[in-house]
Amino acid sequence: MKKTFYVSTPIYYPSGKLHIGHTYTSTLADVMARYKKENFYDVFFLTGSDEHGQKIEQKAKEQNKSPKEYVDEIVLTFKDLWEKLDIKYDRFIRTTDEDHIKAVQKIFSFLLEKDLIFLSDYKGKYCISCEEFLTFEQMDKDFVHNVCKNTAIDFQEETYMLRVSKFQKYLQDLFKTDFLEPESRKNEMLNSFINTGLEDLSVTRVSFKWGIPVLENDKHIIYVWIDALSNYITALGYGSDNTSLLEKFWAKDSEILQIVGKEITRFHSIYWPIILNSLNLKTPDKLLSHGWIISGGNKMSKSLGNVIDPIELLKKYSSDAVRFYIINNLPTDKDGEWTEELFIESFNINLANNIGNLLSRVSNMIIKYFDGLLPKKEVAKNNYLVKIGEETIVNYKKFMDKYDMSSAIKEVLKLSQECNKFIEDTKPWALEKENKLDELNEVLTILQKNIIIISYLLKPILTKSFSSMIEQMGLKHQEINFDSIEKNNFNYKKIIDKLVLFERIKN
Ligand code: ME8
Repeated sequence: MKKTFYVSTPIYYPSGKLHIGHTYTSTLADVMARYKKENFYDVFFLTGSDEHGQKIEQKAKEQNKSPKEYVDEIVLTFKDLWEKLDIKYDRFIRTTDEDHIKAVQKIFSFLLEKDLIFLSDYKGKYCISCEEFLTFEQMDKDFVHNVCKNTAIDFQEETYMLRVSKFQKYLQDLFKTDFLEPESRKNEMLNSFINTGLEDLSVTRVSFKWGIPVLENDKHIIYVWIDALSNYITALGYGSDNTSLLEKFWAKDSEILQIVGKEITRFHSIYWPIILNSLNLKTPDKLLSHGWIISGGNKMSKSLGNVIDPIELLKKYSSDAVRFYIINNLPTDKDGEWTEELFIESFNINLANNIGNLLSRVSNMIIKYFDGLLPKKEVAKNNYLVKIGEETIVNYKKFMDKYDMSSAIKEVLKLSQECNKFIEDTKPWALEKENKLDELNEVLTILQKNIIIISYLLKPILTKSFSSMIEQMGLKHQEINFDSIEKNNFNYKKIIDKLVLFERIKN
């Protein structure tokens, strides 16, 4: 039976257009989904939109629209962005989808019946912008939220609460595993929320209407987080008549990766495992909580207004260039900067100078010296570059399997540098002058083989350029995968065109 892999992004709020921060998370997920497919996994990739809540209700009102009219328009811009960026998801879930609404009501009723949810009067500080109750650690002395810089409001009303406190031991045990990454985030959760004693969580509201009603008490709306978190299983059919996807992808032996930004780690590492545990479902294998893209020292966010619009960026640059910068330049365990200067610099150094240059030099030499087709040649197994090529595949896989995409790509870039150095060392032009054609053929065959490896390892990232890259090496419509790449007995065709890939960006 095929192995299965399930990957999700957060479902984003349609309270405005998406920015480069959202693009970051979705690209990470898309690259992982594509990598797993190359490894013969059956993959399910989920993304979507989180459409309920007070903030959306307010935004719609400002524009004189019904909430549904308002979100319908914004969701189209989400889908348009994913298409332009070549993000290939299997389902785009909307929390206004009929099947999701029904399933969330079932989940709520089930938890209520098990007395894991109870009615209470709650008093606390609430951030409308983040739809989150805040602890004192999350605010300054004037109650300004340290993430979005909005002032939290006093909040008191009748609300249903989730009995989070009952799961103290369960969470302490869960946090002994490596389910949450990176380690620093794990410590933060332990120190700020778990070890200080878990507090019950308010999960309904009576102050607004735009949301899923509690069946048992329809003056209450199910508050965004139970609604939103449940999307990861309702999208697979939880609570519906057809649970085949759930049985396949949320199964014990299915690999489940959830990728989120660090500010919502609390919801995904504390409340979500509690809900899953209550429903008798497994905890995801990995919660990858990545850092922020910052701008001017603060998190880039809609509410701070310091955002970069990816659609504008994609008018100027290719989706491959944007995807490359995200994976190569923004390691998930740190915060990262996005500036156009850094983006152009990285493109020119890595894609134009290193890889693009290598591709064009080698294909030009194959055309010039062998009329576009190298005679079949067994290359020496102990050649150092052949060995580095093979090691690169192993190292790349090792990092990718740990979801460390940025380190994986560095391995590929190193191989490309080695290839460029190999050209300088072996001087193919001199071999041709001295008429050492057999040696020349061997040098070019080794380079060609390694360029195929480089191109293939970049395939999950450079989705649009990949076929041109291998075409430039004489491969067209060939099945390349991790098995065939090691054997490398491809059927090469004559290279005719001199393609220019990754042309330098002038700044
Ligand atoms: O939180 N840097 O939606 P949201 C990196 N609906 N990533 C960023 C980012 C930045 N500056 N800004 C946004 C929500 N992101 C909820 C989620 S899930 C059940 C519900 C990314 O529209 C990152 O993944 O505010 C972050 O967690 C997410 O967008 C927040 O998107």
